[in-house]
Amino acid sequence: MTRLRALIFDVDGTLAETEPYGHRVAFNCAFAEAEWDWEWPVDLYGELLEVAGGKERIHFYWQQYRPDFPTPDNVEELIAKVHKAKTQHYQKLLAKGAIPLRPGVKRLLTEAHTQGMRLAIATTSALPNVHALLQNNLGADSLSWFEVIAAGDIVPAKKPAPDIYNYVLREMELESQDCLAIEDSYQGLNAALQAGIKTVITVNDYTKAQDFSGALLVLNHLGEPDLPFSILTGDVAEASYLDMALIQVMGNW
Ligand code: XBP
Ligand code: MG
Repeated sequence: MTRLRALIFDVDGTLAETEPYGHRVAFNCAFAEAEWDWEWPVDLYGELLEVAGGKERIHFYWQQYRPDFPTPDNVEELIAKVHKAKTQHYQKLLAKGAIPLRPGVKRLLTEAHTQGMRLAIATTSALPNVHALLQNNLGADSLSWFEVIAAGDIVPAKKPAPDIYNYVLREMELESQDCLAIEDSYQGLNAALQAGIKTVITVNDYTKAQDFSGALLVLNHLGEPDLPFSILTGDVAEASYLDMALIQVMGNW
């Protein structure tokens, strides 16, 4: 018999609106610091999100949008250096409190943790970014809520490949049917579904037009008692926010 044993959260776009106000801004700071004449506006960044991973995104932009930009022999080393600077800028933004959690995230995490539900993270973003987001928004102790934080280059193939989810399942010794993933993008949904994990989507401005076929539920956010969610796909009867009881019903656990 299957039973819900773990919630696995994506980070960027799911826990917080990190992409437009965090990662994008940090990339631009790092480009300016490196004296590159690159600037990623909000709309273009939405297109670049097609490529998961910061280093991979820089590489893609360089090849596709700026083939004119001088390419040195040590290009990968240079990208890694600029990406490292970007990570530092991103952490400074988090420390300033520039990126709050999305509605319902703290409530659901707290409820799940209090119930003893096993928790994990599966993200494309670099590990220090995940630590900083959690610690700045949920307190220093919050890292210990998560049994596994699978992040960044820990697997070679990033989302939409299922590798990061398979890694979490292996580390936690769990079967896919006993877990729920919470994601915001079709790349994330595909990664989770390919690993056999049921998925709830909370969309954002960058992802709201994407195809979420196969998701258990598609919402505008997780909702709060005083801030009901809107349902894009799925049937939740009278519910107005996602809590552990609704997750059990939706997943047929
Ligand atoms: C989000 C991403 C990341 C961030 C940048 O993935 O694609 O690449 O944009 O992070 P997810 P890094 O939603 O799966 O977390 O620069 O640290 O790679
Ligand atoms: Mg995401």
